[in-house]
Order: sequence, then C-alpha cells, then structure tokens
Amino acid sequence: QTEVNKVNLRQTVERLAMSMPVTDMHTHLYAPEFGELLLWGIDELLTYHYLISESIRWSEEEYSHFWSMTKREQADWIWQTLFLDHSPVSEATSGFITILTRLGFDVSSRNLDDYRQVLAKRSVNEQVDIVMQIAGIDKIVMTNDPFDSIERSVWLSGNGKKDPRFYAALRVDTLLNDWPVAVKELQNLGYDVQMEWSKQTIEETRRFLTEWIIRMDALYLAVSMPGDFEYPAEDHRSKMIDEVMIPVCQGQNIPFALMIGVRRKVNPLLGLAGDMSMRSDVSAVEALCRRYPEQKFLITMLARENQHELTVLARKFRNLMIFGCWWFLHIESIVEEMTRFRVELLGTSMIPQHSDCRVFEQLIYKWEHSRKIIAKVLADKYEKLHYSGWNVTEEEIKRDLDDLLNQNFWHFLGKGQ
Ligand code: REL
Ligand code: ZN
Repeated sequence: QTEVNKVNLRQTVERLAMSMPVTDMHTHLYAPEFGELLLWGIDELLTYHYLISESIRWSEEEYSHFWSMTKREQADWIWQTLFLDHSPVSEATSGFITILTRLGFDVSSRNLDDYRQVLAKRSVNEQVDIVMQIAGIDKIVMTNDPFDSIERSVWLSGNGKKDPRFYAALRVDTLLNDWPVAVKELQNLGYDVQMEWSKQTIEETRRFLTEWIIRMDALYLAVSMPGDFEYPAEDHRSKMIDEVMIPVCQGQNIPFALMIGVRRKVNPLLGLAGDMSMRSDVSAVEALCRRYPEQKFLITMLARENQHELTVLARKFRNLMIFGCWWFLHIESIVEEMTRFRVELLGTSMIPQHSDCRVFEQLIYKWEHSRKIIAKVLADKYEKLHYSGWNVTEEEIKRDLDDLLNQNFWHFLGKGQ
C-alpha cells in the first residue's frame, strides 16, 4: 500500500485523475464505420453549435448570411470573430485552444491553415486512435437513432457493432416528443402502429424497441425532455413510458436515461445552436423512481436551479443515478460547484461527467477540463481527511476515480467488472 503524504497528496490526485481511463457515457460521436456521421477536424470543431451561438452575437448580418456560407467559410469567420477579433476566454473557445495544444500545434502561430494541413494528411481511423489516446478515453457511448436513415443502414449492414470501443444508446425522443412523426417512421419500417393508442400499437412499438435494442446492443434507452415534462400525467408521454418504455427496459434489463430541461428552438434561426435550458419539476423523476423501484434511471438536468434537489433525490432512490454536467452547465465554474456538492451529498456514488461531444477532438478538452476539476474537489476532501488522521492510499484514490469515471456506470448497468 502506497501511503500518500500531505506534500504529494494534491499532485497524486491530479496525476491519477488525469491518467485514469474514462468511459464517456453520453456523446454524439460515432465509430468510424458510421462514415459521414463521425465529425472531426478543424472546420467541424470551429462550427460546433456552441461556437455558432457565441460568434453570431458579434455579427450584424442576417442570420441567413451565416448559413449561406460553406462550412469552411463559416469556420474561418468564427475563427476571425472569436479568436482574433476577441480573446477565446469562454469554455468552448478556450476548449478549442486546449485541443490545438494537445494535438501538438503551435497556437502562437495562429495559423489555421497549418493546422488544417496537418490533419488533412490523417485518416479518420488514425485521428480516432490519436484522440482517444491523448484524451485517455477508452469507451465511448454514442447516441443512436434508428429513424435516421444514414445511421439505420449502418446497423442493418451489421457494421454498427464492429468497433469494440464504441457502445450504443437507443434514442427515443421522437416516440415520446413527436408521436405523429414517430407513427409515420414506424409504419415505414413495417410496424403496424396507428396514431390512436391501442393494444396493437403498444405491442408493435415495444417490438420495434426490443428489436433495435438487440440489434444495437444498446446499453440504455435515452431521451431528452423539455422542462415542462410532467409525470405522471394524462398524456402521451406517460402512456408511452408506462406501457412501452418501462416494460421494454425491464424485459431487456437496461436503464432508462432521461435528460430533462431543454427548451428547443428558442431561436429557430440558429438551428442546433438555438436551444435553451429550462427549469424542471424534479418530482417527475421522484414519481418514476418510486413507482418503478426495479427500474434504473440515469438522470441529468439542464437547469442549474434543479441540481441540488436532484442530488438530494439520489440519496432517496438507489435506482437513480445522476450523471454529467450537461451542456450549458459544462463550464468550469458550474462543474466545480456541482461536483463539489454532489460529492458532499453522495460521496463517490454518482457519475460526475459525460462529454456530450459532437466533434471527435472535443474529447480532449472536455475531459481535460473536467478531470482537473474532479481532481481538485477530491483533493480538498482527502486533504481534510488527512488532517483528521485518515490517510488515503494511492490504491484508494485510484479506486475512487475508477468508480467515478467508469465503474459507477458499468455497475449500474449490471455490467461491472
Ligand atoms: O442529447 C441532447 O439532447 C443534447 O445534449 C443535444 O441536443 C445538444 O445539442 C448537445 O450538443 C449538447 O451538448
Ligand atoms: Zn447530448
């Protein structure tokens, strides 16, 4: 057993936090087999929707002007606006600088074309390997939607499961949030469903989910919900959850992940960048956890105002696993605040972070920034213990980090090592 003393405690925690391999349990990344769906490289990074909303604030043109540009022109314009005309101090802009640095580029040259040229010589497979290695990520959970025709064909050809580093999560937003569209999609795929809620429709929707969970080997079902999501309620969502989602999850023995508190298209002119956060009612999660004690729920919420209550709720229900600092919460100050009170309320029995990456190289900054904060919070707690005479060993620090960054997720799935 390696004793860690006061002098090297902080460095030890930081070193271990920076090097512990990570399971990234919610991303919008894809394995290379998914072709064009896997986004990577300078232009995709610069046109990330987080940077689109930040840059358009400086523009006086019509919104349509931005969308009329090619991707490369958009990237050049965002670079000029957010990095050269102003300093990249926001989380997303500083994240881009972290990426460039870790990829070995000289950021002081400020020469975008040099960076582009280096990456142009790489294959997507090489870049995936390099980035996973730099970021220290060994397992990535994708977001998978069988209603997306490009994605569907990859699964149907059997190529979706080839890369063992990537795992699937079956996304069910359309079924819960846009039933008319879901009915059409299901019918096109040969499922005998109708708009009216009938026994037949319930059975066919269950059949669809079950077949796709098996085809994808999906680790969990996932949905993002608006902030006004209520449960139980006399509405489509409650019926779908009670009569389709829960029975299917139980049959397949997988958790149901709900990401609650998004208000879509607050400014439709911004596309993906036009979504907003919204306060939610935590009692919907409470009702689900109480009604279905055998069902596991992975929950994250988007409003800062909901975080403390949600964390307290996790003390009441062991079938509730809270995860990540989602989207607008994935900024230094809030990640630190949330990680701190989560540890204070739950110890290490939660999943402190997921990346939500859409562009592959983002793994580098999202995880580097988060690991540092997790290390800082843990080091403070260990240091306090140390003053009381309780000394953590290096093995114990590793165990705690492994729980936070890997095992809590796998264990919750019933797939722990
Ligand atoms: O999974 C979701 O619903 C969200 O994370 C996404 O809709 C969002 O656009 C994502 O890029 C946020 O980080
Ligand atoms: Zn997401």
